[in-house]
Amino acid sequence: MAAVEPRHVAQYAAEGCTRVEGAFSTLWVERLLAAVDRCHEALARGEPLPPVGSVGPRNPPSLHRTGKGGVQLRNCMAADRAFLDWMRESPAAEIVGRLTGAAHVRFWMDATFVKEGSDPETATPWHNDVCTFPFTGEQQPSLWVALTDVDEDNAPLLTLAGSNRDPFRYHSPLSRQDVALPGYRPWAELLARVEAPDADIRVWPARAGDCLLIHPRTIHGSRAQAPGRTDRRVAFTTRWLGSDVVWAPDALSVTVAGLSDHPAMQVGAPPPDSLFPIVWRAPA
Ligand SMILES: O=C(O)CCC(=O)C(=O)O
Repeated sequence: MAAVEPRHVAQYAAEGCTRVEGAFSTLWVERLLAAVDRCHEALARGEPLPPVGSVGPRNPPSLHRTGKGGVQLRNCMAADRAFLDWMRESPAAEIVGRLTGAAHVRFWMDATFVKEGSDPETATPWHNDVCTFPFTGEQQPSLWVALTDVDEDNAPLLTLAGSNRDPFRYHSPLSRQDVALPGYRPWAELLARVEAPDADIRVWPARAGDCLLIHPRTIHGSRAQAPGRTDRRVAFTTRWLGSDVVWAPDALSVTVAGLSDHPAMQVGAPPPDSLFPIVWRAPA
């Protein structure tokens, strides 16, 4: 049974983020960190990462540098048995289901954030995750797992409390700002909110094995490491789809080869089991 308590459910609903302490054992942390290192090293050498299992159509694994000492790995779930085992066998899906109230939960995608050094470019810019999601629904959170201890000087995650209740989403800092779509607001407005003197910014230190659940509309980012840190900070984030989620791509959504034009993906319908198997169901 995952370490979810009513206080976590209440905080997630009210503020759009909660921390579940000790959610993942030392064994899971070690296995995930070793998998991160294997994927990181292979991608840095320019090697492809062939799948060792299937999670349905997803973009291929990729490595993106974010400043000096910052690296993002994307879409590595199918490339390492440790990730797949964690996704299917650890308490991850249950934590997502119990915190969101979903009747069932499917895996969607993953990203890993590695930071070493205090280059400001390694900080994650403020954004909300739904800005590029091709789905709609309340139950598409991100489960952020600390794989190293993350204290206040070690690039902690930051959130704007209550932004999960916004009736709109914002443009991604990385997407086109010149496309005006209903339901989206400019990224500059998001920045103005977090920079306002009364912004209710929360700082989320975490121990290795703790996780944060972040609502898809919660505005969040991270600090860089404080000057002088010599250790590294690693977080493994997975995105999930609950039972209220339907396919709703638009011009600002991420496109996924083999998925975006798949005939089984019907606008307004839930993702099909054939492409997004159910990983966890709420007890009857
Ligand atoms: O860990 C980080 O630096 C950022 C994580 C994040 O923004 C995300 O998972 O959406």
